Amino acid sequence: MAKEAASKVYVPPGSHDEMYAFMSGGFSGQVSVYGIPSGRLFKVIPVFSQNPETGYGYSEETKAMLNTSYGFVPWDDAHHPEFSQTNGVPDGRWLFINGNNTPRIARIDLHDMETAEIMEIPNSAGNHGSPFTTMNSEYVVAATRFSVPVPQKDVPIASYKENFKGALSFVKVDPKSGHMNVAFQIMVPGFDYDLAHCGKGPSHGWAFFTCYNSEQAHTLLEINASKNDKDYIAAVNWKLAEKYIAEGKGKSMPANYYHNYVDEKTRVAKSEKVQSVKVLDPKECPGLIYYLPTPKSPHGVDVDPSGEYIVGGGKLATVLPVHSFSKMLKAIETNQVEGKIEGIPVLKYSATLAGEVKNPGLGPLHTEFDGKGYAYTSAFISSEIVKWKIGTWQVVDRIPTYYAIGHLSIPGGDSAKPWGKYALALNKVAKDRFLPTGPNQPQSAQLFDITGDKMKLLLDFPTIGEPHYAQMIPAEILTKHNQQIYALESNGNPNGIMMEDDAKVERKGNEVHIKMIATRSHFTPDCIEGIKVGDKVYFHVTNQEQDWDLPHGFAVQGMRNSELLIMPGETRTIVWEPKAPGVYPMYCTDFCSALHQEMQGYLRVSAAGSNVPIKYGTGK
Ligand code: K7E
Ligand code: CUA
Repeated sequence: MAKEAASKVYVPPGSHDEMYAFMSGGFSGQVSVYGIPSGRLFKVIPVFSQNPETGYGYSEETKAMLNTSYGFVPWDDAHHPEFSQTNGVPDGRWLFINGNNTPRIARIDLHDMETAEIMEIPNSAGNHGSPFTTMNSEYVVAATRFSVPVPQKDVPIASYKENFKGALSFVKVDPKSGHMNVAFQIMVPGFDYDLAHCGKGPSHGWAFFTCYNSEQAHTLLEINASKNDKDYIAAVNWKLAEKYIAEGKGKSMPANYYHNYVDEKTRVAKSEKVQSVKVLDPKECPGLIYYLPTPKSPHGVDVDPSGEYIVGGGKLATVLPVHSFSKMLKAIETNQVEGKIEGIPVLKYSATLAGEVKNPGLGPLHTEFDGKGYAYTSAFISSEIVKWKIGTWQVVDRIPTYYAIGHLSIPGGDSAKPWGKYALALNKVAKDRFLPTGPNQPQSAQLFDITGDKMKLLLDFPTIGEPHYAQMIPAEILTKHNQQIYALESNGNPNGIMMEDDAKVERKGNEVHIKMIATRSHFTPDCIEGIKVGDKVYFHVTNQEQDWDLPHGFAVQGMRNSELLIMPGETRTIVWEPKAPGVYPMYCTDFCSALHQEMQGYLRVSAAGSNVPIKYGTGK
């Protein structure tokens, strides 16, 4: 057994993994990149959190990525990585991920696996049901987990029912550049909108959102939001929304949110403030949105590869309800409505239901698909993956997970064409699975072989942060586009230089700007005098290398932000404010050559009023 499993995850030294897994870091705010089936960690991509390892969020080129309407927010809680898609198939261009706490969506460019853009979502609180994509990434969606006063205002919390609203946002993605903008929002009753998935095939043009707390409780939700037998899946016809917007039904509402992106030419991040958002009111937009009753406090909502079936993960439900898209359309056509909530028709449960999976485990959360007619649902409380057949709704297999599984992931498992083969369980609790590491144990991932009738456990491995969700993709889709260097000749950074002859040190008032080259194995300039206490010293360091995998690092003694890790052909800037006269070393932090230790220099700092002139040495 162990031997068989070992042979399936063993990637011999020097060989490559078959797939990539991109896992959210949860409260680490980052994305981590693993190889599958080995479970080897390759990279942490900084997204919502500063990363002193590379200088992300510290360097002048990246700081703007973390600007928000609340100020500079260097952390978030990232839950759902989601690949861009073409015709419903992950295309390897971008990876989107949500920031839950300060509502944001980030876009990672998969060519260099760096964060390229972060869009704040207005009128939202807890951007949890996000950023799930439509079939051609026309949109990524964002649902507010917490309803809040819209627009924000000072009201008693007990006025929840009258004052609190939810927003479902549709963020347009430019098909060429990937640039995002909030196209429109739909104002919805003040429930907790939890998760989302977009339709595909026949249901392309629709998006589905779960909600709990249809009770509209504002305190002790544990009890007060668990009263109703059923909450809802909101089905939104976004193609119709586009029509309403085109007809001018969208009201422009004042807002204040940030759009941060890396400028393509300079590779310097900039922030733009956006000051309005288009809002649709369901009362004025018939046919825009329907509620599908769904037992009970549903969490996940997942659409099968055909686009016909919509699975609700009712975390307190005893069955797993599966809605039928075609039945839903028929129910709309024949007006199978049991009521209306703030203008939104509630369809009859029996009219949209395709079937119920009996005995789906306790606390069913999320479902993924293998493309062979089977669905796999994670059950948090009973800690298992339950495999069932689409159409018969029969459970055909189940396997324990260790412990407390949240999401699971199958390569392409939420797309129109799953690659199948593996299921990855993302478990909340590792408990005794690994060597103890003090009070805090890592979260754990478990890899299963799903090629046979019976699921087989292959591998346990620890993860970074809390990987709520992951996306997996065959490696060759990404490797063929992997970017190895940034071309020096297209370095558009205004402070970048191509040659050592262009290196210089300039004083502008109390700012000192140092344009510096890093190359094996020296800095130019490497000795600088004339810096004074009270100065702001900008190190603009260009890595002149044009070879793959040859970063240089840069750090100064006592610097109070972070190092820089500069990729080949790239310019990064860090600011140093020396506090006391003296001579301070700087050095390269990345062991880049046999003479890496020689890659160093000195900075002379004189007293505030001194008249030591700017002078720099290049060793020549
Ligand atoms: Cu279930 Cu944030 Cu998708 Cu965690 S979420 S598990
Ligand atoms: Cu450059 Cu070490």
